[in-house]
Amino acid sequence: MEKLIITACICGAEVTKEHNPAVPYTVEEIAEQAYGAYRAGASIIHLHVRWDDGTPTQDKDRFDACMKAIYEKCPDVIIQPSTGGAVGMSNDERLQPITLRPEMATLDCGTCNFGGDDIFVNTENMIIDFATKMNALNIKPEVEVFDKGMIDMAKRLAKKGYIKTPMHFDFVMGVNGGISGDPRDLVFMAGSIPEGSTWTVAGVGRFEFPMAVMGIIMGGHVRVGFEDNVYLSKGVLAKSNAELVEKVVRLARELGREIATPDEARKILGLAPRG
Ligand code: KMH
Ligand code: ZN
Repeated sequence: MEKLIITACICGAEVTKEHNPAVPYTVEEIAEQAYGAYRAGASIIHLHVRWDDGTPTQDKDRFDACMKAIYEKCPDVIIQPSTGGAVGMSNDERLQPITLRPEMATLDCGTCNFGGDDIFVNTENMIIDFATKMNALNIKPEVEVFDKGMIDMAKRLAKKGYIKTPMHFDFVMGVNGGISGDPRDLVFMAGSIPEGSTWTVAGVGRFEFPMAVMGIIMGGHVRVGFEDNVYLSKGVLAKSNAELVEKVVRLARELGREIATPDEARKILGLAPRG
């Protein structure tokens, strides 16, 4: 089986220090959490950034500062900025980090309820616009899907040439409004993507580690981190993102799956070597 790519989603836009005091806000905190996750075995950092008071932002300069601080500590890691940002942000706001020409960025492929009155909006035209702009900058999208219909949307847009193939998917499972995180759901999602695609699974909340184990044994890849879950186990807060990554590494080793380095992840995902 291919080596396992671990993505660490260290910060997110919704989770706060009230949920877990280790959630990073400042540039230094973000770089420290990324470094810990990288040392533990993460090859990709899925990146959201915050102002010092914790407010989520897609500000280009803030992303630039965080990315530079991360590269300083882990020069070979893959940084994957979010273009989802936070619920309610405008398209232009969300797209700012792609102007920094990261190797990858997320491409959210459908609109989704996000709990309460929140709606995470991604219309078809928005997806086409985001994908076109990412293509122009040679950025590999991580096709983020919260439900099966979003896979179908991505397939349609790939057929029309808007999303390059082979696609790399991220199944986000367990959002309050998206598909749940039952094993049956993951089998359904993984069985619905085109041949030759790669995928990672991000189980939200209590689904994080069950989905990680499924991803490991099914030959997919795994995302963990504070964006998705702040607990190491039931009722026990994780001290850091690194602790969550370490747990995945332990599970993978027990199950006989080796961990990919960033350069091995680049090969698996078809990214150019970082030079
Ligand atoms: N924060 C969510 C509204 C992404 O990173 O592309 C969207 C999100 C998806 O986290
Ligand atoms: Zn995200």
